[in-house]
Amino acid sequence: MIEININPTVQSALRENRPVVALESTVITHGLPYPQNKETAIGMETAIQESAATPATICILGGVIHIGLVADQMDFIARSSKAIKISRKDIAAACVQKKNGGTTVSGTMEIAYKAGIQVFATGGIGGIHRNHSQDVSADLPTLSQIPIIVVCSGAKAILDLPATREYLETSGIPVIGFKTSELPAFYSINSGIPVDYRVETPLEIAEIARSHWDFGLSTAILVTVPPPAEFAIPTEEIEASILVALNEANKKGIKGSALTPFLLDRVSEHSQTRSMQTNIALLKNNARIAALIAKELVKLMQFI
Ligand code: PSU
Ligand code: MN
Repeated sequence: MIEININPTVQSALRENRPVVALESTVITHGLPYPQNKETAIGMETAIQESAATPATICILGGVIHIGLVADQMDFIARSSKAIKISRKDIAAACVQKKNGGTTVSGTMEIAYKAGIQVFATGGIGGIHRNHSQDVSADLPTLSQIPIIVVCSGAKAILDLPATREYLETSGIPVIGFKTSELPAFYSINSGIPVDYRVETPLEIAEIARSHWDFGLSTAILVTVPPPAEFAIPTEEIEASILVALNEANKKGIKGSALTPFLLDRVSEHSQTRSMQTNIALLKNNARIAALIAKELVKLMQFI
């Protein structure tokens, strides 16, 4: 049996119908280096608390699923160089084999939904890789099957964005732009690819989600938020770093679950950590907006 440990603050928030925002942890274990990973994870939690919601960072520690971490647990997972990357396919095996690991968007969505959490914030979802169109992130099919709101800055720009966008459309996943008509390209505000609908308020997002699910549709709602303007990098500038990283991955034959962490790391290094600063800023901003949406959603759900 899989053991789930829900932190008491998260448990009481869920029981009392107060807003909760789930956070993933692959960004901690594989997305950012120590100590920026820990500072960012705490920064995201703080942004959620400052918006009067409860953060629930999700990971697996010693084979036990944790929903909501205390300071020691956060420190442990942030420092753990052996932590594995846990996509939804890995949850059961990681628990049986008592692993420590960070959950990806797909892993986190599965766990959050089972715990009754309806809103989840991340940086960028996985998607279809450039030059490897067979490498489709498990994030995409999971978005088509798990009905929660996922707040992100689009898919990571290292990916094939037009192909990823098509997948979302085929799967019936509404792509909502928060104060934007264009899909953000993670580091950049613009991608040239339109979202389905532009909305201006967290309430409208909550209303769309509730209507979607009330109607019996059971996909996620993908909310895309541009990176904060002062940290955004124009597409032409970041593309140079991305091409260098893709070339290197190709030469070294890096594939599978190692590909995304490798590319993010190389882009950060090539851009003199500028891309990492953007990544950190958008993560905190997405956490804050997810909290505002979660607040509206619990209010709407009270009137069912
Ligand atoms: N967003 C970030 N940094 C990350 C990730 C997302 O800002 O490291 C992680 C997410 O956990 C996402 C995963 O689910 O990368 C995608 O990996 P893959 O392409 O192997 O599915
Ligand atoms: Mn992959």
